[in-house]
Amino acid sequence: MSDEDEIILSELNDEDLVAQMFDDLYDGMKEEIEESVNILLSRDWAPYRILTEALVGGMTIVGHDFRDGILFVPEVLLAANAMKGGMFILKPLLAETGAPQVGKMVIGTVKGDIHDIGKNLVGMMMEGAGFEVIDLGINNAVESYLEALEAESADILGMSALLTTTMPYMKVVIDTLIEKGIRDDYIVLVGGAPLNEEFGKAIGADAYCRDAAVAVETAKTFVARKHNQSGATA
Ligand code: B1M
Repeated sequence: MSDEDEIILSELNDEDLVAQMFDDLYDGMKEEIEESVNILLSRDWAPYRILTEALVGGMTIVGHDFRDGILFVPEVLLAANAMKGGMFILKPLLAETGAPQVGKMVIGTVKGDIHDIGKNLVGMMMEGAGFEVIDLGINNAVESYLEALEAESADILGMSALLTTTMPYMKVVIDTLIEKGIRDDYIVLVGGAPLNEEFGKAIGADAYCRDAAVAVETAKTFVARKHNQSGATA
């Protein structure tokens, strides 16, 4: 592209800028995504709106083209990296709501699975809603979840899986909690694109969360219920 053709992001109106962000995410242009996020923030866009409308919106297109064989793993990795650049800027802002800590969540992607964008988003949104989040990263074996739950005295266990081959591992974790007699000590929430409510019920989770916003609302409801119960029995 010649200098003459160069797009000046700050000169685009909001609609064109978001459309450009979709293209930049698609092309894995991390610096451009970071610049655009900062421009939208300077135009008083709420961090959550930037996250959902621009970043998640753009990543959805990437997902469709990955599914359809138009994009391949290296390109998707670049797109994911660009998205992370934007999320890195938004993370502290989403957490800045000043909400008091309402509970503690241990979250991680299950064994065999390296997808972490959705899990990171859930973690960010939970922090934004006042939860303390212990992020175990990707590829977690049952031991890793158990150790963290105990060490952190967490209220909630969150598990993420993006592959139909890894989602059954969630049941392994829940069954282990049952075997150890500690299942009812934790609120177990699960999520990830291939899951659904029926699956969540079948494996014995407390709830399946369709997206990060639902995860926050569900966590709040369950924690409030837990506090009410312990208040009633105290
Ligand atoms: Co992967 N991949 N991938 N991939 N990848 C999918 C999941 C896939 C659906 C693509 C497709 O074919 N259409 C497909 C799975 C098919 C299946 O299982 N039936 C797939 C495949 C096949 C693979 C590989 C096997 C490809 C290969 O190597 N041949 C491989 C597997 C590697 C492994 O894990 N062992 C692989 C690799 C990769 C990359 C490394 C290239 C990259 C991951 C980069 C990263 O995460 N750091 C990648 C990506 C980016 C995707 C897609 C395109 C996008 C996923 C994403 O980030 N979405 C994805 C296609 C798709 O989902 N459309 C795909 C955006 C994110 C915000 O949404 O993660 O759904 P999501 O999270 C949402 C909700 O689900 C929910 O809230 C989030 C926010 O709203 N949620 C939770 C998620 N976790 C939660 C936990 C909770 C609550 C809610 O706990 C309380």
